[in-house]
Amino acid sequence: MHDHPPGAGHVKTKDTVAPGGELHQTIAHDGDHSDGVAHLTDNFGHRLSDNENSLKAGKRGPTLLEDFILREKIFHFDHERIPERIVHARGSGAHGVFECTKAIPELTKASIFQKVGTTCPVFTRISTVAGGAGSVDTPRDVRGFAVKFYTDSGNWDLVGNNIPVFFIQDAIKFPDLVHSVKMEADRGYPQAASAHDTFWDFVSLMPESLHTVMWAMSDRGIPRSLRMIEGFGVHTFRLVNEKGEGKFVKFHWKPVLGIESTTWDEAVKIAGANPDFHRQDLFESISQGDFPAWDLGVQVFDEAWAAKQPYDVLDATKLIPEEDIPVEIIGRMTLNRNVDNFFAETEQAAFMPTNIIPGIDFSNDPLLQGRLFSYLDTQKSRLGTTNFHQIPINAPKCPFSNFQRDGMMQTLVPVGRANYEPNSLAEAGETGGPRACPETGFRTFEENAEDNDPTRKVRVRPETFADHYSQPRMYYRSLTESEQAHTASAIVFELSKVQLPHVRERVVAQLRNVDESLAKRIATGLAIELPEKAKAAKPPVDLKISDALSIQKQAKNTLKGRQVGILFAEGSDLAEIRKFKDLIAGKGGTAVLVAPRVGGIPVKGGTLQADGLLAGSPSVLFDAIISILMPDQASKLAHDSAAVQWFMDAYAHCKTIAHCKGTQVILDRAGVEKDDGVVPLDAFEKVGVKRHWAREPKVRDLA
Ligand code: HDD
Repeated sequence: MHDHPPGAGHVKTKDTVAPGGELHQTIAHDGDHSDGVAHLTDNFGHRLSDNENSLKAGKRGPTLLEDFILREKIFHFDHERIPERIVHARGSGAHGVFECTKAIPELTKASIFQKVGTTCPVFTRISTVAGGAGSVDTPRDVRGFAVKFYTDSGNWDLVGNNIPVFFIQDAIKFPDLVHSVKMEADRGYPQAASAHDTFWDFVSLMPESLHTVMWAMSDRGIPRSLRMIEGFGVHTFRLVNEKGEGKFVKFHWKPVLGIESTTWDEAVKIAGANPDFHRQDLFESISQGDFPAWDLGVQVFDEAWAAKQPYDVLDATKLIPEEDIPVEIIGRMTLNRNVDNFFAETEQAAFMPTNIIPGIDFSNDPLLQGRLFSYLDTQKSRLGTTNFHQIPINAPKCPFSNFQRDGMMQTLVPVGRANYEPNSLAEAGETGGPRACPETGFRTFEENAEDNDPTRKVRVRPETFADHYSQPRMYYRSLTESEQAHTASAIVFELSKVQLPHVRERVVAQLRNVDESLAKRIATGLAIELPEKAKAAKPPVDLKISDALSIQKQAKNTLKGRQVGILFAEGSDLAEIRKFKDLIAGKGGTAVLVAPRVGGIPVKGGTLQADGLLAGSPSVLFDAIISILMPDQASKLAHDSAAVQWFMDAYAHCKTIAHCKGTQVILDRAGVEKDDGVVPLDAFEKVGVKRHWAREPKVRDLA
């Protein structure tokens, strides 16, 4: 799905996204002045007559809250900054193009490496690591070298450094490493420098960091220009070909201008003379058409070769000498376009090692594995929304489509109701949405595929999860007859609401595997033909009935926590009412007095207030009902639909109805027949508040 909101009105946002093309967001202005200058408006398109004076009560008076123009402008300004990157905060980016110069289809099925001359757009950001976003360009530091390839099979981010090894072997040490090198926690300095206690304390305790420290302390840590650094993918990755065969690979970027460094004295002086020395150099060389370029090289090797080395290729603190495995050049990246807007593009660029394409895969390097979590996670806190992929610099340039929806700052407007899968909406002529691509989609390399190795990475459901019917069958068959009837009625009701006939049929076809009688009941209830039984991945078996699954089989006949409605009216016997109230309260229940009027009602033995009006206290609110009425009042209520329904409902809901003789006239009108639950007042205590399910067939046509 890749729809973009149409620009509306005077100022509109224009997105142009074409596969393999350029994604560029511009603000276009309709209705320009005759001199070509756009009308100034607020963010909702209202033209502004004055953008320099706030609205005041009198020339020298206070500023008015009404000034929506002032408020919008300041509001937006107040929120201009986003969190800077926790590492690599200081960076410079540029657009460019990658071109394949040597096809390697025997090694990888990655689309960009299939044919010489294949190109794709790239965005590259080169950064220092330790300093903040506003720090200088030339401290001694590692340089980040992050390239986003917008390929026709999705984005591939190669997020590397200008040093081929890393300080730590396991991602779990990354926060410690970064805390130690950044400005010290209590004093807030030094900025953009590793020359301080905490970093070297860490190094002294972590010998694995020494290799990278050697590189950083060498002239590699103080480059002459961003155009003159090497780049490395650092980790061992994998190339996977069409046949699913994998080889290990290390990626290299070789600068066409060669590698060049400063001296320390130069680096220090440049920091003062021009803090933006590298950023400016990159920007100006591109704007002058002197495009920086790097060759992409690979060192390819297999597991057998790796096993023979005196180091582990999954250990990111080790490199593979080019003398052992030469670097083979397969492509060239040329940075040929500066960003139009630093914030929108460079600052909002979200690189993630998880942006990978079919034909390239990860290795089990524990440093890489940790990164696979960290980068996605950090974008949410930096860019504020899970929809950061819709920001033009991050969006793929090939179509993308899935069932992820909503979230903050959603700008796409998906159509239709297909937002889940599997779905069969297409069978009804609706848009069913995208489908997985078993052949062409990304498949994790199956290491040790032939071994049946338990550590093999697979996306499968085990056979032991294949029985979907035996337990639903056990559940249904463990229910009482009335519970089964309720369940069947519920399904009939739900499916009666389903408008798609094929969906109804498929549910019944599935239910035939659960219980044939249930399926038949549902089909009859819906008045549809019994469909053919659904094919079972594993045929069900009859499991033992479990009484613990039934509510009715273990129902407690107790007043505790239950509510009993007591209906009374003028002349009712107060002593009798009190007797029931006390009885119910004594057993932990609540008696609710219900009467045709609520205020002081004259009863035999005094006056009594009701808790609820009969017309507003239907018997559905109670677990059982009691009726204490004088015959004349009962006769009157027999003509009151609220009273008749009070009993009718309680009866239909299989509740206990304890009543005085006088009430009979209402019971007759309500169609309440005598049974185990319709009892004289003195039987109430014995019968209790349990439901009388045996009554149900008399009051409802059960499916
Ligand atoms: Fe990282 C940014 C390179 C290990 C966590 N990293 C970041 C950038 C680069 C690298 C170039 C800046 C990307 C940009 O320009 O936006 N990082 C590396 C390399 C590593 C490495 C080459 C080791 C071989 N990084 C690493 C680990 C973790 C992270 C082990 C965490 C477990 N890195 C991050 C991060 C950052 C990041 C916190 C900060 C901003 C961002 O991701 O987008 O998630």
